[in-house]
Formats: sequence, structure tokens, C-alpha cells
Amino acid sequence: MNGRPPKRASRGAQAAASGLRGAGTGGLVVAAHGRHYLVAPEDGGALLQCFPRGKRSEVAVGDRVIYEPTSADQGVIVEIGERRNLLYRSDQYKSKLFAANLDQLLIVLATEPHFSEDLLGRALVAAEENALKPLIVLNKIDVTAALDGARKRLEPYRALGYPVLEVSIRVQPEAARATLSEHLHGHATLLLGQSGMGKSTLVNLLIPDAEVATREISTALNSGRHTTTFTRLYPLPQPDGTVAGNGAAGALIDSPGFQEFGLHHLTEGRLERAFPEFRPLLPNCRFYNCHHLHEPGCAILEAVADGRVRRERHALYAQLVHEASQIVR
Ligand SMILES: Nc1nc2c(ncn2[C@@H]2O[C@H](COP(=O)(O)OP(=O)(O)OP(=O)(O)O)[C@@H](O)[C@H]2O)c(=O)[nH]1
Ligand SMILES: [Mg+2]
Ligand SMILES: [Zn+2]
Repeated sequence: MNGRPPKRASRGAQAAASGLRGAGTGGLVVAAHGRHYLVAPEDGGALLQCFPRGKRSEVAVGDRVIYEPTSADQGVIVEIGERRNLLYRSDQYKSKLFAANLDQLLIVLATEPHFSEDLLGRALVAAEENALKPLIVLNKIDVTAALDGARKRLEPYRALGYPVLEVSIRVQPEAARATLSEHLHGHATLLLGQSGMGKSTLVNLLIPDAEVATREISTALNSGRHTTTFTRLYPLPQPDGTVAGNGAAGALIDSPGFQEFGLHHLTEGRLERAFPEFRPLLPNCRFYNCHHLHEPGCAILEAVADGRVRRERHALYAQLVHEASQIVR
């Protein structure tokens, strides 16, 4: 993905629909599976299966789009509205879109299976980089044998100021609902996490009929598997229990679990600012263009040496700088 800017700004699809092109209808992309997308029409009609016009698929879940219907239940996406943000991961060669137009990132971890701190660190960097609010969820606190260990591993992140919400979504659903709803209502939140952490269980708790909707979409997109294989946006219910299809009360976006979170597209200058514990130290480096890797008089390295900055966090920074230098453009 080379971040080609959208052709034209739009304030919501309604404005775009009445814009230059004239033809076409506004909608919200609610599911993505390869080059297949499901679009919820702005006017609240039934979901349409849409394909993007042209070869490259650059459409993301959460995009406001203009589509032209080709049949009762199919259409072609002809335009993507301006994005507030676009979260994606990338390796040396290609990118994979997570979702667009987000407010928050909910990083779903669990006492078991063992969560990867590398993925956690990367998700936090991605959140900082996109000015999204990160929330960490520690699920399955009913698995008491693994609880202390998980808490200990999360302590440094709490110390950095990241909120950690402890829940047991399956065993104490009502408590979990209360804890989570407060943070999620009114926001567009992407759930990120490894397979098996409980992202879909969380969606099923908070979204009425999510299971039914998921099954319908699995059928529509030809995937009948239990584990999540496509990204899907679910509008959150309004306080009175009704659901606005356009996500006015907020939305949850469930994504497939993943193992690698490449951030090759980030630049060094942006990376140093994505580590909140680095920020107050940056002006103290001897060289204004310090890379914080080997330079004499580096305030970050000094903080690592005397324990003010965790060695593991600096190692992640160094790894991400390395990855950023490897990108094949
Ligand atoms: N013990 C325990 N198990 C839970 C809890 N919440 C979810 N699980 C179980 O964890 C397993 C994985 O949950 P999912 O919601 O499918 O996980 P996911 O993150 O969506 O996984 P992928 O779709 O593969 O990315 C299921 O068997 C759930 O029943 C919990 O609070 N406690
Ligand atoms: Mg899932
Ligand atoms: Zn430095």
C-alpha cells in the first residue's frame, strides 16, 4: 500500500454522495476479506457485497465509500472518503490494512495462552503513531494460576500510563460488560490481539446478535471457520438498545489474530516519539539528530543505563528503526 491519497475529501458519505460525481451512494465498509467488501448503505438498507474498481484493493473496514449498485445485493466501490487515520502493518514488501477512521485501540491479552510482549509493544507504538488511545485488556483473569505472572509482565506498561482493564469475559460477563462499556461507548475501537485471547468473545458479549451477523457474513464471504478470518465492524448499541447501522454510538472492529506486527512503514523520527518515556528526554541528547542507538551523550541511552527506561523498550525501538531502514519501496 503506498498511501495514495483519496481523490477528494468528504465529510461523511452523504456529502460525498452529493459531490462531484453525482452518481453513487454512500456507505460504510463493515467487512473485508481479500478483495471482497461488505458495505452498509448510509440509508440503512441491506448489506451489499462490493468490489473495488481497479486492480489494487486499498479499501479498509471503517472507510466511508461511494458505491454504484450493480444488482440488488452487489456494487462497485468507486471512491473512498478522506480518512482520519488508517492502521496497517507492513513487512519489507507489502502492507495489510487493519481498519480506518479509528478512535481507540483495544489490545486484547489474556493470562493464557502466553501473550507476546513484542506484539504488545508494537501495538502501543502503532496507537501512539496514529494518535489513537490505547487500552490494554487482560482477559481470562479466572485462570488464577497464570494471573500473577501476567500482571507482573503488564506492570511496566501501567507505569508508563497505559490503562489495563482486567476482565474475565466468559466467566464474569456482567462485570466485564460494565468495565468495557464505559470505555467503548461512542468510540470506534479496533480490537487487536493474538489468536485465542478472546476478541470475538468480547464482541459477542457487547454486540447483540453478533454471532448471527458473523455467521451470515462468513457465508457471504465463503469462510465457515470458527476463528476470525476477516475484519468486521459491528455498530455498538445505543443506550436504549437500538443499533444505528452507521456506527453513531460507536463501533467494535474485530480482526483476525496475527503473529507478526511489522511496522516497516514508520520513520525513525516518528518512532522516537511513539515511546512516551523517550519524549521528555529527547531535547537532552547532545546531537539534535541523535539516533539513540550508539551516540555519545544520548539522553535515552543514559536513561537505559541507569534504569529509567527499560532495556526491552529500547531494544524494541532499535528493532523498529532497523525494520524501517529495510523497506523496499
Ligand atoms: N477461561 C476463559 N476463557 C475464555 C475467556 N474469554 C474467552 N475465552 C475462551 O478463549 C477462546 C478463544 O476466544 P476467541 O474469542 O475465539 O479468541 P479470538 O481472540 O477471537 O481468537 P482469533 O479469532 O483466533 O483471533 C475461546 O475458547 C473462549 O471461550 C475467559 O474470560 N476465561
Ligand atoms: Mg476471533
Ligand atoms: Zn539520543
